[in-house]
Amino acid sequence: MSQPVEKVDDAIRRLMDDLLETMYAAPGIGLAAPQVGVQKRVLVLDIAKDGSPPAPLQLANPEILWAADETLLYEEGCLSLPDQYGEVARPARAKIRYLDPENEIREIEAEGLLATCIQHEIDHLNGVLFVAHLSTLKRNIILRKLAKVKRLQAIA
Ligand code: K1U
Ligand code: ZN
Repeated sequence: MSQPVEKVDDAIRRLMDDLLETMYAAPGIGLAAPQVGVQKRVLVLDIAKDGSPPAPLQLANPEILWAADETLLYEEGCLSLPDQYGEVARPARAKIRYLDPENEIREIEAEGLLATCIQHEIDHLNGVLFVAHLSTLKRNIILRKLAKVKRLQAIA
């Protein structure tokens, strides 16, 4: 599991900026430090639509303070499981506390795609992939497809 950061200093701000650059290049709408091999509780997001100005968020030590009972079903993808998608039900709204790039404590109430994406990224900090939320059958289909891609890549 990833470790909390003691303080958001220059090194953590550089990590946050590197994560955003990697996320935009992928492209993706979120990225967590463990996805690039860094075991720290840091994540970035930008759910702005194409054509809208960028709206990056950079979070360290995010904590879910509260989550709604109501769930939202969303077809999730994951940069760690290329080309695999699955419908995941997560709390439709959540209140999150985190440290911003200035090391200030902030709280946001997220809903819709932002709530889904933050929870997906917090899962990465805890070593959990979206497939863990699927039925065993759907998870195994995805994992078998990925194993096949890996086998084909090994002989290519
Ligand atoms: O954390 C990740 O693996 C990134 C992932 C985030 C995410 C997507 C959907 C629901 C929850 C969390 C992605 O960004 S996958 C790529 C993606 O969704 C996307 C890519 C380009 C344009 C729009 C979306
Ligand atoms: Zn992911």
